[in-house]
Amino acid sequence: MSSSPTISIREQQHPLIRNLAETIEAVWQTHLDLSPYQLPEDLGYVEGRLEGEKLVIENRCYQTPQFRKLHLELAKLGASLDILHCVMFPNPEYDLPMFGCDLVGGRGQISMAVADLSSVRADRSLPETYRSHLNALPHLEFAQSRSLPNWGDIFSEFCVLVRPSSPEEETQFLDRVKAFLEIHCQQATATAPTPDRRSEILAGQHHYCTQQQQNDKTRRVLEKAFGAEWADRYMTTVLFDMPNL
Ligand code: BLA
Repeated sequence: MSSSPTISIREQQHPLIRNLAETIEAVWQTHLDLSPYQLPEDLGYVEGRLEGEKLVIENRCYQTPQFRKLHLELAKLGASLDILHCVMFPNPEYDLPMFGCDLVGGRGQISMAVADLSSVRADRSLPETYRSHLNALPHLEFAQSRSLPNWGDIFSEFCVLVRPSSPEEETQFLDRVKAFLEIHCQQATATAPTPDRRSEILAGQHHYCTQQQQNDKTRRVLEKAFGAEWADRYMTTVLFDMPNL
């Protein structure tokens, strides 16, 4: 099922996905002290087949003192589906929210773009410094907002969940994700660890992953290409693995 990539699928992705992938990595490189993160052996680069088309998944993973795992994934299903998925999992010694971003597109159009900084605190609040920086960002208008799925109680009031409907809206989304990442990396590196709050933070991260694992749209794509068992293993060990409680 897995083999090594000849050329990166990045060049073949929708331009917004390509630009966003480059932006994410550039902000990480600028603000964080990155080391490699080892994914389960066979899950770095994966190929499967779905309805006659090839599904290719390419993962990049890092870790830093503040983040136990930074995960950027690009996936492509033939000509019909382009996906970017990114999650920054904080080290549970730090009281930091989860950054998550997911873009799904096909045939030249992004159908869904979501990004958020999601609290893992018991009271669901974001740290005050995050709130003040996020509140200072300009208000955004998108012609087509999308409603939250039933598992979406994890997302904050700052969540952007839209179908971008023009190049201007695509740029607006990209700029907002860049702002989230810059705030997040700057705050994270300025935050001192709070080991006494570890169990509260772990429980919050656990809840975040449990909710995300209920995304049937992601699961269905993976199941159809790789089978139910593989999809479950991928969702629970690569996309939303949980630190031990
Ligand atoms: C939606 N995710 C989707 C959709 C697909 C995927 C096909 C439906 C798109 C649409 O309705 O237009 C598929 N996403 C994938 C696949 C992978 C992936 C196959 O990442 C990986 C291989 N999802 C995340 C993260 C967030 C997220 C980090 O992985 C948010 C921070 C959210 N995805 C998310 C949401 C939806 C979605 C909110 C819409 C769900 C709905 O409308 O029911």
